[in-house]
Amino acid sequence: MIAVGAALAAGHLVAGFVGPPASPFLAVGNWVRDLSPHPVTEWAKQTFGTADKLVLFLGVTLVLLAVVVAGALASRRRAWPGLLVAVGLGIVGFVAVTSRPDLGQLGFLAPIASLLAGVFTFRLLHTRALTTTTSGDRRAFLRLSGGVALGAGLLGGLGAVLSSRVDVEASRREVGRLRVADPAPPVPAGADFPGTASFITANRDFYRIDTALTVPQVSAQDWRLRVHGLVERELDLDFAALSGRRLVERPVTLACVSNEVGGSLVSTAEFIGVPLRELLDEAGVRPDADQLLSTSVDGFTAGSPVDAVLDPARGALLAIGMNGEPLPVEHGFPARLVVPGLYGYVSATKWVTDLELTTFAAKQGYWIPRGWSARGPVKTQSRIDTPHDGSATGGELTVAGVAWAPAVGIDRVEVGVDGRWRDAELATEVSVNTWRMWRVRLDLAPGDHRIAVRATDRTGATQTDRLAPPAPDGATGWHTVTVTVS
Ligand SMILES: Nc1nc2c(c(=O)[nH]1)N[C@H]1C(S)=C(S)[C@@H](COP(=O)(O)O)O[C@H]1N2
Ligand SMILES: [Mo]
Repeated sequence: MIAVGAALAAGHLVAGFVGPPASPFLAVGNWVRDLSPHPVTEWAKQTFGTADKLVLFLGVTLVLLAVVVAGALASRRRAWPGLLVAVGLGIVGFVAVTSRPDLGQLGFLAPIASLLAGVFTFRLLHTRALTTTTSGDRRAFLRLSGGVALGAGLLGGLGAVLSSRVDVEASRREVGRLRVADPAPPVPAGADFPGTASFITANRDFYRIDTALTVPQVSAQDWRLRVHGLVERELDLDFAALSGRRLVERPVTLACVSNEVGGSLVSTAEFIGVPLRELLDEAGVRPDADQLLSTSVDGFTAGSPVDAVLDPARGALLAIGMNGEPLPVEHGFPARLVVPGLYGYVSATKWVTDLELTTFAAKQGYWIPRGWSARGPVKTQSRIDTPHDGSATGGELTVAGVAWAPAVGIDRVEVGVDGRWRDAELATEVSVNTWRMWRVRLDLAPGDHRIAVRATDRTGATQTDRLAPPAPDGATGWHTVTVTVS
């Protein structure tokens, strides 16, 4: 166990110099995440929510411990089983690290340091343990082991400090204020109601979903974007070229396909960026391209329909700003995609570095082989924000919430009380690409009441009451709460 600790520490230390993605422990975590069969992934997301990453690390640690303890028990007399475990784990780490897309040129050094440290430490401690006969020997052995363990802890900690030194916050501050040529009009006062989510979600409250076990740290300086594939001419942009273009600001509601009915994985921000359409027109999209495959620095991919991306009414963005600031690091700094009307998993690539024009027949985004639908238009949905499910209230109350059908628009919201439906008042529409707030005043008799909501979008389609889970293409059903009137 001490040998494996030393191995992990050595790898983490070297990764501190050659780049955080080179850390073997992190890379193995990423690997397990990507190779997990999709029922396992879904179970983990369902059960642990956004704590799934912590659970993943605990799981990897437990498996590691089991392997190490088995190797150690088999090595009581002979060294080779333990050496085999040390070398085997070293190779696993090496393969996991070198298969990462965001590895620096010297990244392979970290797993090699791990392998060497693991084998050397094991050899050293094992030889000493076998030659231990007197109690003095035993004390010396314990001192040596303790020293190695302590040293490993210190070096691993130093590696963590060095890794966190990559300070993209400084890069964000340097980007500073973005000069927007075409700002969004101010949000009208009547866009939200008391008791609903606020129309614009503050950056710190904006939901966050991604596969990143550690947030990718890409400075504006190092960022580049390649546009290639089925295009007339390839483009290669750096951040200065991007931020120097004509920037526009658009309010957009982003939704996650994993959002349950009534859930909170939906938010709205004013995104600042370059219209994707302008960029792709410059590259010249060939007519046979039907998919835009976007890739992030850490290898996540999303495939969006080219029609949606080029649709002027949606105004998809290569975004660099959010609510007046450069993108927060967790939301994709320095650049991400935002395509109104598509779930994030097929459109909203954060830390984006590559745009490939291709076909749905040729390539699949990250979540598609894991059981999610290749096309992910956002389903028309609505949510009750007040009152909360299970609350006690007076007979006179306001029911209020949000409805969304981004890229389409909301035309009607109805509230059903114990099965009888009435129209809700709609808030001012800011854009078809954003959510719309609603409210209704009720006067209810004492007792329990079930309150449901359903929205009708601009195509005339009303939400179905049929309950469907998020997989494979988004949840359906009416959000319903029960209240007790006293
Ligand atoms: N690089 C990267 N981008 C990503 C993802 C990811 O895992 N990695 N997840 C996508 C998903 S599933 C969603 S719903 C949105 C969420 O964006 P947000 O975290 O800014 O709300 O990001 C998308 N972009
Ligand atoms: Mo998502």
